[in-house]
Amino acid sequence: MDKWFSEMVADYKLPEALAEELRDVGFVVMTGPLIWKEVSDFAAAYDLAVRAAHPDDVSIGRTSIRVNDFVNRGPEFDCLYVYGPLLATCCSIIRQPFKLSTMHARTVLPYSSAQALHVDFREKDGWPMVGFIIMVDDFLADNGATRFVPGSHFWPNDPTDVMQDPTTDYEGQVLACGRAGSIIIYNGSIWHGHTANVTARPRRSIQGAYIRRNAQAAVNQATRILPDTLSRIGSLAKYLLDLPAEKCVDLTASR
Ligand SMILES: O=C(O)CCC(=O)C(=O)O
Repeated sequence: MDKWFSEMVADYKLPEALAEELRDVGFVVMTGPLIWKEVSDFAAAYDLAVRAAHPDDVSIGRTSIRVNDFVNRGPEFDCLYVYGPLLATCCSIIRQPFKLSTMHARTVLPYSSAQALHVDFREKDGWPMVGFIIMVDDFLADNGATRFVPGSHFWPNDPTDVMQDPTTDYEGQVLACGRAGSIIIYNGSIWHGHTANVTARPRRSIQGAYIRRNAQAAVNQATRILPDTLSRIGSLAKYLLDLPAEKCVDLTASR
């Protein structure tokens, strides 16, 4: 048995009510890893990191901008992917050793339309994925809060199988609203997507996903990791990034 996985199973527990909600509804909104007074500094660090990103790491979509690799964009972001309740959820949903697949920024643009409802991951054998969204701004009914269809992670079909236009509302969908600093943790098979942002302000967030350890990650952390990041993160973080020890040493030495 994997030592870190066994330790996380033993050390990290979600309160029973939240665990039930995640299992049955498919997502929860809860207090995140940032404390309230840190949120404005965090938002400033987010803006700086987004502005400094190399254009190759930036994807500009119709309704949002995505910036890759928030593992390597500064110490402010190090605490996000080692957050205990998030790891507890991974233990109970993935139920086997897991790793971070990606962690990126997503800014929903002002005056943008709703994203199509979609699932992040679904396979016949039920390959599980845990997604998370950290709110850099309050998520509100008018600024593009994420919508979820409760219970849809149990359904056999995707939104496009049953909806003519998946950008429209779906009966029973609920908005995951919350204050800046909150985290949404969700089962990657649940139907979800951001709603329309009818305000003049961007809706900023950091998002990521955990997958089985033996699956292919969206980002190969071993090839991207920077010496600065390596020098400040702990052993659990290195494990979650699936960094081979010898490669870490080589990379540190070569820069
Ligand atoms: O930003 C959001 O609220 C959801 C984004 C999302 O689901 C995605 O990009 O896959």
